[in-house]
This record gives sequence, structure tokens and C-alpha cells, in this order.
Amino acid sequence: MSTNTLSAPELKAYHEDGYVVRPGVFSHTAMTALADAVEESVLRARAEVPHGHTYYLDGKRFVDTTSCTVQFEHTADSDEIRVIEPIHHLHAAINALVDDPKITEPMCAIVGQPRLALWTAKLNLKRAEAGSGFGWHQDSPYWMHNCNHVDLLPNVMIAIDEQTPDNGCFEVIRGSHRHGILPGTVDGSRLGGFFTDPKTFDLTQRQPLTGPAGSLFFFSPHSVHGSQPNHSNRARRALIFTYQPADKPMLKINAVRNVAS
Ligand SMILES: O=C(O)CCC(=O)C(=O)O
Repeated sequence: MSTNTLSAPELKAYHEDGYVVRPGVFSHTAMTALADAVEESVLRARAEVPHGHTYYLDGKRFVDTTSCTVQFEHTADSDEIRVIEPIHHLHAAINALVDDPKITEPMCAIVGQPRLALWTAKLNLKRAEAGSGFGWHQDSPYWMHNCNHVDLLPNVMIAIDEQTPDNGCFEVIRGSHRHGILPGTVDGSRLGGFFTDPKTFDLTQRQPLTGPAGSLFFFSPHSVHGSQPNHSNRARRALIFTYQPADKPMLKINAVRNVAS
């Protein structure tokens, strides 16, 4: 019998609320080592940036390198990296974490499959006093054009640092996943359509998900979610891995990354 899989009440909560939290799954020591791996991977991505293709969407700087997309913080001319996707290939420790049973066994329960593949893996950095927030959105509208099993793409956020309201912890709208893909905003911008129309979800159901470093936050691809800027003097770094049934190719990569079983 697996020790990591979700209990029946946890699985029920995931299906009813669109998320479930497991606090402190990984030790503080493990997260300190992971933070070092993350910072090495940031240096590797940064080294690729000068050779990449730079473009701007609504004034926000993105660079497609040969191996990932790097998104920069939004303030003018910022050189601070905000997001790297995909990230797992940039460090062996992050790649190994994709296969960790503490993550994959709960994911198998959520996907309802014995074997999984990775869909995508990203690093959201939220540096101290510099990390910007994420507007309310669902992930499914980003992915629906690249995939015909968008309902089977659950996410897990791995808290590298403690997650608190003042450092911009992840927030979710409880129950919002039940309505499938919701309409986006219409404001004439390039990215506006990816933010969820605020008339279509209930802001009173907003849940900040807090927890110590090493916590796991599982959430549905249809859950409306976002977060506030990091106003604290502490980093709020997190990895987000998204899984799918086995033998299917990754997002925008013509390769399958099956999970070791
Ligand atoms: O890192 C966060 O707080 C939110 C991340 C998010 O919404 C996303 O990456 O889709």
C-alpha cells in the first residue's frame, strides 16, 4: 500500500474544491538543497538568454532560448527573471524531483492513471520585494490548443520557500474549476484573453494557500488562481509541475517525458 497517495477525503476535497494542500511534505534541508539547484538552473537559463529570441507581449519581455522560455519582471528594463519554462532539464535534481513518489503518487490518484508523463514544469521566482503578482487566470485556456486532454493536466506547486500572504503566496478560487474553461477578459491587449473575466467567478471563494517550505499545493487546470506581489524581504520561489497520462508529448516539445515508475 502506497504511503504517499491521497486519502479518500483528500481526493474528495480536490474534486470538490479544485485543490488540496499537503503541508511540509519535504524537509527544510531538502528545500535548501533544491533552492541551490534552482539558483544554478537560473544561471544556466540566464547564460542562454543573449543567444535567444527576444519579444515583448503587452510590454513584457520574453526570451525563447534553445531550451526554455524566460520571462522577465515587468518593470521597465528589469533584468530580474520571473518565470522559466520548462525548467526540469536545467538541473538533475529538478529532473529527479519530477519522479518523486511524494508528488507522483498523489498525481496518479488525481489523474486516475497508474503511469504519468510530464506536461510542463516551470519555475516562478518572486524575488524579495521585486516579484510581481499573477492576475486571476486558469491554465486550461493556455493549453487547450496544444492538447485534447486538458481536463487531465493537474498541477502541483512545490514551495521552495515558506508561502505567506506577505510574500505573495498562491491563491485559488475554491470551486471555480467546476465550470470548465471560462471566458477571458476583453481589453484589447495581447494577453488579456488569458485572464479570467471577473464576472465569471466568485471572489468571495478566494483562498490564500499558505505553508512552510516543502509544502505541496495540488490544483486543477481549470481552477481560477493568481497571486499578489512579493512585498516581503524574503524570496517566494516555487516550482510548478504539470502531469498527464503516460506516453503523451510535452507542451511545445516533441518528446515524451514519462515519469519513472
Ligand atoms: O506563482 C504564483 O503565485 C502563481 C503562478 C501562476 O499562476 C502560474 O504560473 O500559472
